[in-house]
Amino acid sequence: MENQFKLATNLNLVDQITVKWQAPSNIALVKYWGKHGMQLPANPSISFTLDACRTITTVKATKGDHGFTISYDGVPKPDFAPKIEAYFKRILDYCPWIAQYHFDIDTHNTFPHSSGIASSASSMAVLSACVTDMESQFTGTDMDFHKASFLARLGSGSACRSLQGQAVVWGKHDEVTGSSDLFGVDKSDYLHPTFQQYHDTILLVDKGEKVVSSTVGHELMNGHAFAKARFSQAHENLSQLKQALKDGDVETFIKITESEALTLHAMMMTSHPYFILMKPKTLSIIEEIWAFRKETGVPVCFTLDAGANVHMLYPHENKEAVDELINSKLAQYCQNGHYICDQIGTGAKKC
Ligand code: 2P0
Repeated sequence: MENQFKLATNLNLVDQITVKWQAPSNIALVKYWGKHGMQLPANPSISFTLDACRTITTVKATKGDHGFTISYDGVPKPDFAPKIEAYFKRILDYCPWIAQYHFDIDTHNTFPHSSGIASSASSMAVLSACVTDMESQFTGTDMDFHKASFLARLGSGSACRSLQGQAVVWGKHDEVTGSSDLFGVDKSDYLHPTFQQYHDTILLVDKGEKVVSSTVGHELMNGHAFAKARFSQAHENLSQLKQALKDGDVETFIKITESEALTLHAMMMTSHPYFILMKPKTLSIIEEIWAFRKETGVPVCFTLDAGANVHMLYPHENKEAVDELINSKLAQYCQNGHYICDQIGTGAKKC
């Protein structure tokens, strides 16, 4: 119930408070694609939390009329304002004290701007960590990561999977204890040692603006011809993936993860209006990965976000072999040869 996140405690408000947090991006294995109501997912999803791709944010709250400024590395960014304004409106019921503060927000991403890596997950997660941290100081209680995840979801759905844990499930699933449509839950305990040090190398195929935003993509699942089958498939895939993660079963992991990526894009290609976010180089990379896997037996696989970039997922012990593949064959498909070496991380941290 949403009400569990409404404040019942007295607050000890201060005139001014500054907090600084960092939160990572995440990569979904079973994808969230389709939503209803106030940012509620049409199906459960599971992600690996990333490490290197992070947003670092400082928030200074000063008692007074509600309002905010937003800057990136100290430079004002008015184009970020509408999303933050909408976020503050959505969280007001759960954090009414924000109405009494002016917020100065300064933010920084460790990954290049317009690299095609969505910053909404890490930026909404980190902002929510800051707000929740302030609230915990006002109430004199411990930081509530479920509330931070709940608030992050109101900013951007996938952001709720970037708070806590190496693997996070968001969305109610019968076989996932504690799972909820309202917030992400830490399922690091699903991870067999094989998966605890997984790598994600992100090949930057296209750094341009997406032709269709994720918000529009989600909406197009309403009335989609394959929606019902897709949503039930996600439940089944999560069941299977959960077992594979526990068993260290890399073969099943590959089968489900790649199928989920292609299904996500198949949903885009079969919606009305239809659209394609993959690029020819995305497909070339996928073919190279398949050929390499067949030839060498190295268990590297791919997944895709809502864009053209390719995330290569593989165990730590195969890093050298995959580096060699990237240098000899795959870097040439990347814009300016750029790719990002990331790996599984643990979530938001106070700086
Ligand atoms: C995911 N994606 O599970 C899926 C797979 C992209 C592909 O969630 O409208 O930015 O802010 O809730 O979370 C991207 O959509 O959308 C996304 P909103 P969000 O990661």
